[in-house]
Amino acid sequence: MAVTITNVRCILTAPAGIGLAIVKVETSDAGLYGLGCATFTQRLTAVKAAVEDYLHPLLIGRDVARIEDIWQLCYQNSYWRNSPVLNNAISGVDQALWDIKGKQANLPLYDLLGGKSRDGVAVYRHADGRDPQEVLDNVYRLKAQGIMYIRCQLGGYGGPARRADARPYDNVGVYGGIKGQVRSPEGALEGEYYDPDAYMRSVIEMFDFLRSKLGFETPLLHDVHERLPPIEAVRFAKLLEPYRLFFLEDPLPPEHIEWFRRIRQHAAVPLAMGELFTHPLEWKPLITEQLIDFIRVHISAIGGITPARKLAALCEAFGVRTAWHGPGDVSPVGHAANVHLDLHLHNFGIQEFSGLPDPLPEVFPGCPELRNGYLYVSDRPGLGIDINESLAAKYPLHDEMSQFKGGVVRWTQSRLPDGTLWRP
Ligand code: GCO
Ligand code: MG
Repeated sequence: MAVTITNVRCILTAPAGIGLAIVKVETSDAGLYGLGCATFTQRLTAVKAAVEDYLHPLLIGRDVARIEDIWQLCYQNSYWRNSPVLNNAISGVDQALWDIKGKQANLPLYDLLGGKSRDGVAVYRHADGRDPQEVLDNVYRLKAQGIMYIRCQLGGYGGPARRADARPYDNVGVYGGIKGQVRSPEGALEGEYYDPDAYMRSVIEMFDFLRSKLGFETPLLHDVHERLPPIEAVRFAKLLEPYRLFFLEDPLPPEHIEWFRRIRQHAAVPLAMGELFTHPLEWKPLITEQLIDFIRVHISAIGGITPARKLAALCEAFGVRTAWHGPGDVSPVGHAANVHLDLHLHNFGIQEFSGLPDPLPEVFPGCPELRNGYLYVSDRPGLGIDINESLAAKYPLHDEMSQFKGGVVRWTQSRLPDGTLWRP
């Protein structure tokens, strides 16, 4: 007698101040349920609607065993497909079905997928700072915690917003760069202003400083976050060659992926791309032409574990390694899915990890654990993680939270000095 789906619902919660979406799939086998990450933090209520208004009625009564068929059904049921909202909704269901299958088989997901290729998952963590010395201080802090790979950035994402009342020549923070003079025209609109050239110059100076202090045995990374015009990304990659980065992340936006051919022609910097990808046509040329070295998709944004396994296999055939997206806006359930895949996949590269601060481990019992630079998951069946729903309900999304309802997303309103919007 098949175990069938009896309920599909999306839980929104923000225990650490970042909105998360978790799908719970309940079944006809009393007490058997699965959890999946559906976190698209900038559009959470849209994901919840996609899950509960469309996938719930589509899936009630279906056999939980048929993960592939259910994934394909959800993917094509909307006719138009490959959007981040719909893919995140599908991911929530897909990860939950893998969680259920592991529970039924009494196996942790990594075993269900074919067993371990390694016993711990090496991570990189973020060393940010307002100046190179502060970045260096944070590098040493992370190294003291046993972190082996370190991403170095100057400034926050977009830096402090340029308020309407700001004077035209106010110094403003830049994503990845130090405060630079931004000369804006009169009446320039509010936004996260930054100067691409100041950003580039400051990052070169930062790595020059870091390498002079650290030497070359610490693998360092950097995230461009799509903030440069294509030709500048080519120039920037070449300028960074002497600093031997482990990888340079997101040098281009998805809209300009053809420029990766030119970066490859001019620079030997290992390249990582993918957190913004939602469509197979975005990653296929980069992998089959070996234009990148690490694929960095946000697993819930491509539809979950089922497509991630297929993507990893394609990458293995072309010598591309995985580096799944692992920021604060992936739920602990999503981080667990990342780590199970990381433990299993032969072509694992590195895992981004933003940490799981309190009260996340309390709301999500069974969170992955970071010890001396490596991540570990529990050996409990499935994803090995749970959600305490009554606790989760104590951390609702709220209007003051950026990226939700009244809290319009600010950091993505990045603007060039003359006020032109530039995609983050
Ligand atoms: C990273 C990413 C994130 C994204 C964020 C978007 O490398 O971790 O760039 O910081 O900006 O996940 O919501
Ligand atoms: Mg990034």
